[in-house]
Amino acid sequence: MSAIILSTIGQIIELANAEVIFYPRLFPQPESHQLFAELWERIEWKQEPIKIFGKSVLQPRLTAYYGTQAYTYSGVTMQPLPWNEPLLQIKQIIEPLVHTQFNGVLMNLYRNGQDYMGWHSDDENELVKGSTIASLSFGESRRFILRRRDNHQIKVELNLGDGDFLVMGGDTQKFWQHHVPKMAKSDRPRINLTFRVIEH
Ligand SMILES: O=C(O)CCC(=O)C(=O)O
Ligand SMILES: [Mn+2]
Repeated sequence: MSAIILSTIGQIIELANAEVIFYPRLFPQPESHQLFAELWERIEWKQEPIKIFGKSVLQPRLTAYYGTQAYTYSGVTMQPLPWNEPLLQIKQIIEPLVHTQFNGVLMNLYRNGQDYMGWHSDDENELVKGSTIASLSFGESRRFILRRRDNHQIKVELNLGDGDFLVMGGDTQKFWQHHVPKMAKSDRPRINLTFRVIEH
């Protein structure tokens, strides 16, 4: 891919006890479409089980994990696949923006509006405390909702569309949860990448 001109103007999402910055369309078209196609083809997408109350259930979406550190998530330890070309290219672009070097990326493929992600915080023990999580979306737009952990009525909703970049830092995971609800009318896929810093 030739040089991409990025629109690196971030909007601060004003939330108490959180540091959230939203970069609409960080990756413009046609690069976003090209990256979607490469990730669709080149990532080893799988529907993996997770443990919920000790029971093994399939996740309601496809996932993959790449990087250099193993990562335990919802009771399942994932061994990373090695970085590949589209991921390295993306990583090199986003790292200077967030002043962070990432060693893992958890990826989700929402095949259509029936695939979703339940309420959670990205607060696994292996994540370096207070480290930034950088989320990049391609393809279909989906709702991304944040709510306070101590008051579920306080919610903020974003729409994460093609090429959008969301940075969650500071105490965001300590005070807030997030989820991606089902979307009845959607039959188009969405890919989301969350770059993370895992202890080693
Ligand atoms: O798909 C998204 O925007 C969110 C993904 C997410 O929360 C996660 O992978 O932990
Ligand atoms: Mn998350």
